[in-house]
Amino acid sequence: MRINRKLAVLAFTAAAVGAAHAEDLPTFKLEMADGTLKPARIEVPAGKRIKIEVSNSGKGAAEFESVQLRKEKVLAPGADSFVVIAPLSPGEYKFFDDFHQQAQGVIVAK
Ligand SMILES: [Cu+2]
Repeated sequence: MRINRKLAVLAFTAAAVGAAHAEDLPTFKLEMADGTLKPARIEVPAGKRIKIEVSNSGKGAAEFESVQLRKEKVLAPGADSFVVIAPLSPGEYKFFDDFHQQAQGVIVAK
């Protein structure tokens, strides 16, 4: 998304952190850092809601984005957040760091 919108989302995300309730879902971790994704491939169960806990350990902002999954999450440096993804059909779903578009990953639902 566009940069001015990202800044608005950053502010909103900071405000929403305290209100977010953790849900008991199959959970996977993704660490983003200045254009790296760890791991770049995340295997998840198909047909179940899942949670991806995203952290940004880089010096600059990061944005978890997936066009296929229609998810975007902007993370300030040092921020942690999460995205909940609706049950997926088996297959591969690309994601990337919208601030470092060479950083390409894939969620594999099996
Ligand atoms: Cu974006």
